[in-house]
Amino acid sequence: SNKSMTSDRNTYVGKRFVHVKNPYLDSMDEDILYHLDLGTKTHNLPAMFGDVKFVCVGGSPNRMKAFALFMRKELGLEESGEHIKDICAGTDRYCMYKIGPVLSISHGMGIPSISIMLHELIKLLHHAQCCDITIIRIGTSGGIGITPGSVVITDTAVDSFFKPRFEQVILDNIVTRSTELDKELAEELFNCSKGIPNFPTLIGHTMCTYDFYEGQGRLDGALCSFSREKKVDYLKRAYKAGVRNIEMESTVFAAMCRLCGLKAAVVCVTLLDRLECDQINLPHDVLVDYQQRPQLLISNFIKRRLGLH
Ligand code: R2B
Ligand code: URA
Repeated sequence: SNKSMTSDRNTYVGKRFVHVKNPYLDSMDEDILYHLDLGTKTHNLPAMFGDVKFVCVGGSPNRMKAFALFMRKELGLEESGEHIKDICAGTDRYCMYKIGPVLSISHGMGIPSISIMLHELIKLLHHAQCCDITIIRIGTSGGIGITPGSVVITDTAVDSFFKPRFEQVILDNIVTRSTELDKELAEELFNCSKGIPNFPTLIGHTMCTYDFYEGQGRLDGALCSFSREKKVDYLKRAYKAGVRNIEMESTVFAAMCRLCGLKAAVVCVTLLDRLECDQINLPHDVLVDYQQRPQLLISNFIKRRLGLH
């Protein structure tokens, strides 16, 4: 890889390009990123995305639009004619906004949805020849034994058995991939959180499940075949294993970003304490405030990285 001087760290490091690990890609004459409504022949991807350094992903299209508008204000790009339009407007699967070096993209709910988006996003970053990318998932989650509204920065994503792995079914095999995240990045984000008043933040394991109800030990789904005691016992064992929150995308996100050489982090606010309840009954304004917390942390982080702080 290219050798270059990074001004902020004052050390020689190679530029980190995005690795795609697929021998067939190079021989394709055109690559259509179907769910993003973009393609290598229809769009000049290096011109559109070559300067991207920060990629922020989150489940809800509206929240990722709100994040884009917030970043535009925070980066002082409101007056510069930098307007906000959905780059993926030709599809209603995902939305995407670009604000200077920041890309904001929605991924929907659950592992299959984020996985499809990540395949196409990672190829997009590769085709655009992006380098030194930091990618962060900002989301919501259920806390375990912590005050609702707390922000959890994930050190390791674990599965329902509290193991740091993601099992991908490929043909009729199960391929196990590591879900470790970038520890330095997690620390850097944690340090940023200390600069924000009234901002409870911690680093811990995040459990990723395939379902919101039975898969997270809820007693309030359409189906439930276990007792309250079994639920509480499971969540307490999760807590003992280091799990502080539960969501539905972190393992595949960690695994794919790791394999493709992207520095990745997961930052989720907790909406409830699962040891206390299952239903999310926060007043609308409190919910809005909580959902803004990961956005606020990431905007502070990006501004610091860009030297705007
Ligand atoms: C967190 O919130 C969503 C479920 O409500 C899911 O996408 C997740 O990971
Ligand atoms: N998202 C989840 O996946 N679980 C919760 O309990 C809350 C938000």
